[in-house]
Amino acid sequence: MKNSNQIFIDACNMLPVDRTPIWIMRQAGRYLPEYRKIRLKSSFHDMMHTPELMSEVTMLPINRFSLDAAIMFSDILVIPESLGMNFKLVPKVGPVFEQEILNESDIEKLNFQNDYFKNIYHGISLIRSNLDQKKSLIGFAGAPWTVACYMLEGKPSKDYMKLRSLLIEKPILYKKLMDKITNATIDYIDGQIEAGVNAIQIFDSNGTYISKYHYEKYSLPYIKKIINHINSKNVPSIYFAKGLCSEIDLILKTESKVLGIDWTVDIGDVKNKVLNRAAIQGNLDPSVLLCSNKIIKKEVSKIINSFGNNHGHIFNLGHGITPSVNPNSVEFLIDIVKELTAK
Ligand code: 1CP
Repeated sequence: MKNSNQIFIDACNMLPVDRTPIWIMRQAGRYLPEYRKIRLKSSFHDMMHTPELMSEVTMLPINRFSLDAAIMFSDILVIPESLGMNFKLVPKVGPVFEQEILNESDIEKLNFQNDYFKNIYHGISLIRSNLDQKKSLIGFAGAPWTVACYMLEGKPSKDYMKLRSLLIEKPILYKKLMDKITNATIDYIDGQIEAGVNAIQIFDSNGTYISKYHYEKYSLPYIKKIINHINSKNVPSIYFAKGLCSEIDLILKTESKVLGIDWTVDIGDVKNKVLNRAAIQGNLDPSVLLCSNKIIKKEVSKIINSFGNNHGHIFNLGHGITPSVNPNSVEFLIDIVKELTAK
């Protein structure tokens, strides 16, 4: 494989790079005053479904910082909406569905409409034309398990018991739901790739709520189907495996080209277990961005030293940036990663 003109894509493909590329999960979000200003005037759904607004918000962190990739402004919960389940963002709660899944007929009724995504696809083309060719555009979707957690509860939860009990008590119905989410996600990913994204990340943010035994049988097969589809399109796949990062052999079974890891594991240990079978993305503890620049530098150095002087690393946080972070700390982080990894 030869180098592309995008450092982020080269790192995903484990090609030699001049320095470690960096982007930040949730970089287009509430810690940015310019995001909050737009959000005062526009609803979250308008921001996702108006191509010009979607592009503007996606570009906010790119215009402010020297990041190597943009992530399209959207949400993992567009998949339930494309299946007929709508949500609202409720202050201090988060996304809340008009109606959660209560019974079998609610699952039967889910009916995928690809038309739902048309403005998102327009938005992607617009972002791609506004973005420097050397910077990558990341598309994304949620892992079916993570998305289904919200569909059963109807809102964020501390334990996602409803989906956990559904899979134990009614595995056939559970499979019906997971198949519908998986097929919708594959169609959605095809649309994103056609519209111009350069890589796709699958967020399994609720991966931590499933037992290892259940993961292999009830979550992995659906993730693997999606990842295999992305791989067949020659677009780098990134699997963010929150809560599963000490089970490297398990998450390697997804066949993802890049493994996104949370902050609870040592990146050097992960690298030694992965043995060049995937590139690695991560994994600064997001709370470090609330500390002084001196601490940020120390913690970034630990990650870079632990990874060693090798390619196949994409610097990121171990989960999304939080709303209380000062944007100046983000600027410092990006500069220090570049300085410490430059060859
Ligand atoms: O203005 C606001 O109040 C909206 C807050 C917000 C934002 C900025 C939500 C609601 N979603 C988003 C955008 C978003 N969501 C992006 C944008 C691109 C970027 O990264 O900059 C992405 C990638 C997501 C993905 C997402 N949505 C995830 C996976 C990532 C993660 O952080 O774990 C999850 C779990 C969601 C659900 C969701 N949507 C919004 C919130 C507050 C949540 C979390 C709910 C919970 O607490 O479980």
